Amino acid sequence: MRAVATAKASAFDPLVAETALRGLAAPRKTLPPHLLYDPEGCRLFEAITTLPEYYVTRTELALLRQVGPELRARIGRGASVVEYGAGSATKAALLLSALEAPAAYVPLDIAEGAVKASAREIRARFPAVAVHPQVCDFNRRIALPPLPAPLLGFFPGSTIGNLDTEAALAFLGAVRASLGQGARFLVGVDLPKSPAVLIPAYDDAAGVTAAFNLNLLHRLNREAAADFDLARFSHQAVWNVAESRIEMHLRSDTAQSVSVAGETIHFSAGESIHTENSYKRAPEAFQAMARETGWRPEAVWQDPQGLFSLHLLAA
Ligand code: AVJ
Repeated sequence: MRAVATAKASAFDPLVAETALRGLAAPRKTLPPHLLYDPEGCRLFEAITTLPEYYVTRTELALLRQVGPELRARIGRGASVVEYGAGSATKAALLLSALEAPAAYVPLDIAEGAVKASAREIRARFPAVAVHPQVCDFNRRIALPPLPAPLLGFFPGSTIGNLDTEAALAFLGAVRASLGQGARFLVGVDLPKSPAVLIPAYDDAAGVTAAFNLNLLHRLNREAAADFDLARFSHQAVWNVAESRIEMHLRSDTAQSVSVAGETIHFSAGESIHTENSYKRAPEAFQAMARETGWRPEAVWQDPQGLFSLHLLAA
């Protein structure tokens, strides 16, 4: 009994608390999007990917299937696939089955659980592929094991949309440096489109995205000793046309004070916490960023409706 109670109390995580306080003490309150992905957040994100309004995942999967033969021809035999972020093994499996006799698969993620799960699934489905899971923060330094060429980086899901221009450039440059000369990089990039499509994709009728965003406050209540009243915050999805990004916010419905790790945070009525950006980039805009970081755009594909794009870059 005691051991259980202690385990619960120790859900406090000083790193989460410190990160949260830094964002909430700023004049414009923000929380970093990676905090959305605790186990419950990951479960809710998986649910988002199957929502009728969230076109991103199914469009990218269809596109991957469609360009498989062309990718196979362009990449050649015996490639090593390095995936930045080990989200869903489904996409990696699709890519590996499109390629000719892939040699290796390297899932990179900060979440050890995600890396292991995806390694396990790929090992089971592709016994001939050498799987080398790596736990690392790929926004910092990326240390790769020695891998047989050709190298193919893979960054699906428009995860790059979480990064602003400066961070995206730094990331593209770091990947270029780690994969080296002769490598390719396959990147999923969501396209700008009407807010009539974008807003429901980030504020769905079933309320799953709202639950995903609000779960962050739940997490802070547990891990940052906070006392957010979830009934007094609302999920908001905003299309920022000037920045070409969807913003997720948690809006305080009333003036209120919240305690976080012993500090008091004040909210005025309508004030929000900015929790995530999802940049939408036109092919030319993304290719310009790629060129700036030493990549040569080799091909870009999009679905017939122009919802989503897949870029192939060459080092
Ligand atoms: C995982 C960053 C690609 O921006 O579409 C989905 C996250 N947030 N719905 C996205 C997300 C709300 C997603 N990314």
